[in-house]
Amino acid sequence: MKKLLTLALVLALLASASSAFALTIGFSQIGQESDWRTANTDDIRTKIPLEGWELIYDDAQQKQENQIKALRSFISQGVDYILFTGVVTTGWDEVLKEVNEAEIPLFLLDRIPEPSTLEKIEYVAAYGGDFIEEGRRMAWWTVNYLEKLGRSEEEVNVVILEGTTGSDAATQRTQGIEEVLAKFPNVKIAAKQSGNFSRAEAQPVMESWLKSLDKIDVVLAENDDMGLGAIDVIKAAGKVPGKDIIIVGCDSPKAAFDAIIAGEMNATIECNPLYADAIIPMIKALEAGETFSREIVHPEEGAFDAEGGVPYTEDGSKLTVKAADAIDERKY
Ligand code: GZL
Repeated sequence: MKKLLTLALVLALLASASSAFALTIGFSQIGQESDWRTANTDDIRTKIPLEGWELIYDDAQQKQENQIKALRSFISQGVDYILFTGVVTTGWDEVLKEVNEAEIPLFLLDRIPEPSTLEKIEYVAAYGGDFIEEGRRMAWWTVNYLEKLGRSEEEVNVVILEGTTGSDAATQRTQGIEEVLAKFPNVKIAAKQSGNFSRAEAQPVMESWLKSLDKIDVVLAENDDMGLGAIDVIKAAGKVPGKDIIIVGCDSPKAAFDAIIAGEMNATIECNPLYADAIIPMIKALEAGETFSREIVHPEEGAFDAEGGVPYTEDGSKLTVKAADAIDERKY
């Protein structure tokens, strides 16, 4: 009898504790593979609790099976909202239908499931970068910089350090890069391989290319962490990154600004990870019974290099900002 009373007391305390929060939000995050991911996580984990909401955070360590487990756990806990960034674009139909059946409003953040999944599920909003455009911008900056160096007629070899295989961020950045470089027959893609958005995993890929390829003029790294990994290896091979080999990254964390100012990286295309200021008003709107378009919203983004003034869009309307002039106001 005493045990039953104790159990009842514990359950009552748990019930009262969970109701202490106006809302409970489950956040299924990919992992900690890059500075971008860390900034994205920290922004949400810092700002959501400031609203008096409970955030249940899960780090999947870049494993899809862990994300599926986390989503099912959020369902069993009866959270009020789910924030979800899928590590890859496929394999989500069943679990996201379970989220829908549990009638938990679903936010798709950053990485978006493939269109055939989107047709089958309900979601309240999608928010993240335009990865194809980010890839285009990497390539437009590169061809414009080569022209600035007087190398626009030269046979140039490019290697692409791709992100996580099967992720839209990688697939679509590669799509954008290849779409633009196809317009420049003298710029050849000599190799492309995944570095899984990780500095450490990019290093052996770059090492193998330095041994196997006769001429590498440009490294296009689909995130700056992999660009920094390439720089580590290029220096170890006795070459000068930023000069012997041009390094272009994506994301624009502070580490990229430091590398550009040091002359080791040449440019970074911005991909803003700070989502909380966009997500919180959406949750408040939904709580107030408002509705809005669920289609993906892209944050406005720029590009940075050592000197500024280099065009990075097809129409030449957007010019890079000098990294040294911008680093002090960076928030991540
Ligand atoms: C982009 C995001 C990518 C970053 C990487 O929105 O999905 O994943 O570019 C991160 O740094 O790993």
